[in-house]
Amino acid sequence: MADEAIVVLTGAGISKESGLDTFRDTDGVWGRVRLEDVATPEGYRRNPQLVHAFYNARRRQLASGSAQPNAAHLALARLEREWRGEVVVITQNIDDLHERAGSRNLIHMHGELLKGRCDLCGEISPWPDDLDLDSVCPGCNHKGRVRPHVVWFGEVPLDMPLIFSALDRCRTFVAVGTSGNVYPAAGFVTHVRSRGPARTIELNLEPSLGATLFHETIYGPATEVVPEFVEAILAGRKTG
Ligand code: BV8
Repeated sequence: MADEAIVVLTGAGISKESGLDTFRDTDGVWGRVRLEDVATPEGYRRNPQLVHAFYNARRRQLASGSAQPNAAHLALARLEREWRGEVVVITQNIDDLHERAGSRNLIHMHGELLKGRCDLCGEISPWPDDLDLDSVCPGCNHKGRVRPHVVWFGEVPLDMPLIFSALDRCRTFVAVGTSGNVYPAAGFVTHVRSRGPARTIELNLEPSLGATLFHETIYGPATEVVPEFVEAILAGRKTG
């Protein structure tokens, strides 16, 4: 069974058609705010109110329910249900659209927008509302030490041992909706290829920085190419 394991890495592109902005497209997040100011520990130390405001705005949008899982999220949940082997989704996204689509075997390597983490006691708790310097940690009752449970640049992504064991087990590695800019996620395809004869496929709107590292590439909006890909895999047909 292990040799039929599938790993799917997703990025912001899979949530674009749900109305959530990507980072590096022309209308993306990094075109509006500087990554250094809002997605680094230094930026948080320098101006925590600015960082809280940045994540509060994204959390409100997500918690408002305006963004719903799309056909691509739903197709990956179907793959997990119907595929004969293991399916693991590793997402760089901090939204909860994969869970709401029904994915269970899911790793949020960059954290989760709807959770807070205490800098003092480490307690991770659900946090659907605004976070600010008056927020009190439910674990240690200290005020002003709860930060977004999000991995910033320069911080170690979550569950790396779990991720690498899934990459080492898989026979199919699929990247969906990611530009291949951010490491270590952008290096996963190379890791999989160094481990043996796995098939690597890129499903994206356009070629990512790492496009040439994939055996197969299929381009188009995620809500079209991902359901088609899943249908082909489940029918035992060639993809792409
Ligand atoms: C680490 C926060 C060590 C949450 C994010 C100097 C100092 C320190 C570190 C570094 C350094 N130089 C380089 C590094 C490493 C650094 C890095 O990679 N920097 C880059 C900028 C060069 N990485 C880190 O710091 C990481 N930590 O290295 O620790 C380590 C390493 C290994 C093992 C142990 C320790 C931490 C990185 C995490 C940073 N946090 N997010 C948040 O605010 O969301 S990253 C941020 O970028 C998001 O999480 C996002 O998910 C991620 C990747 O972006 P993408 O998802 O790919 O989104 P993007 O907009 O780029 O692309 C969208 C794609 O979708 C495009 O291709 C587009 O064509 C496509 N698309 C658009 N529409 C559609 C579509 N596809 C399909 N359908 C559509 N409709």
